[in-house]
Amino acid sequence: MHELGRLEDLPQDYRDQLTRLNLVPLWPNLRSVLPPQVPSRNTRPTHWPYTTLKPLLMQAGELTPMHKAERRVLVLANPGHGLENMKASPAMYLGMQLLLPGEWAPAHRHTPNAVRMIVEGHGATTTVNGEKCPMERGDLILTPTGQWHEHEHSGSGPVVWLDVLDLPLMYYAEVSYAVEGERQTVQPGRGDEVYAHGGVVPTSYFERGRAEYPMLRYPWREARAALEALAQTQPSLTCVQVTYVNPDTGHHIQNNLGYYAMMLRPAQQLRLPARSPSQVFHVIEGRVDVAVTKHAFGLAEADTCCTPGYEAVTLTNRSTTEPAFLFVADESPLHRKLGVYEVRS
Ligand code: 1HN
Repeated sequence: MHELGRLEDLPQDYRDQLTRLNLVPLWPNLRSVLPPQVPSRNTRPTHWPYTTLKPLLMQAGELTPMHKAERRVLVLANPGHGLENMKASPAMYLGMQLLLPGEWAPAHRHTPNAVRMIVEGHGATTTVNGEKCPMERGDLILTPTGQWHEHEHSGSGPVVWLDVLDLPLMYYAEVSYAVEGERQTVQPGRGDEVYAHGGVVPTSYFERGRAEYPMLRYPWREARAALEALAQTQPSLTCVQVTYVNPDTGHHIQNNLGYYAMMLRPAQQLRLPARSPSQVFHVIEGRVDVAVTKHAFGLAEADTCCTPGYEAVTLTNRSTTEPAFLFVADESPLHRKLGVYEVRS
């Protein structure tokens, strides 16, 4: 690829004229917006250990009352994107949220899509469009775009969860906003109870369900059992993974981000090929080493890390006797829509 003309090669007077007229020459910038073979990425492999994060989150519980926070969150910000931009990757926001006994995080709805992966604690619930979802460790709970949601905690001890949102993408597209609301009236019925039976889904007499988000809570008990059954019935399967899907359509549960649960067999080393999407790994059970580019992270339980796209990632279960379980989030639905999804090697 031959070298192109630089900005400095142009007479100052010409450059000034362009600037005054809101014009920019393309050729000095062409290589930076279209680099050869591989895109430039700001996403830096980053590890957020839970042991260092948790005390600071608990301190936030003392320093900042709920009415001063609305959502008491420490954002897992990727330094490669600038901490103030609150991005783990180009499309993913990550935050660790704390709710203390007796607290209520008021109802609102917003354009970004969110999921929460429950990290620890008992007795909290999230009410999404009137459906009250219990929050237990490992559960995945959706708050899709535009749906009312609020959190409350009537149990004892702190409850902590990991929020994943497509906020950076929505913000970039200038479509991110929220609306505040009243406490929701809880409606009877739970999607996870009527959809949690293998292979059968609720139907009216003539047609399948039409709800866009028929299931809001994906209990860890079910996802874990699916992974264990998969591992047991397919001993030669290397990637023991399930995808969180809409049970009526089989599609990803949300528009832009994909969510998965993965099991590593005892001592298993799994090489994930380089693909275009950035990824997030969060340990639900066990200890997992994550290697990407020149980085090696030893993830303990409840630790989270992110990896840039176009890089292979190697996962290793540190235990030789027990399986390890991971929650994975990525940008693959977005990449497929953009027509740029790639697997390289
Ligand atoms: C939000 O609504 C929640 O509802 C958590 O718990 C984190 C981060 C950015 C924007 C909205 C929640 C959020 C958020």
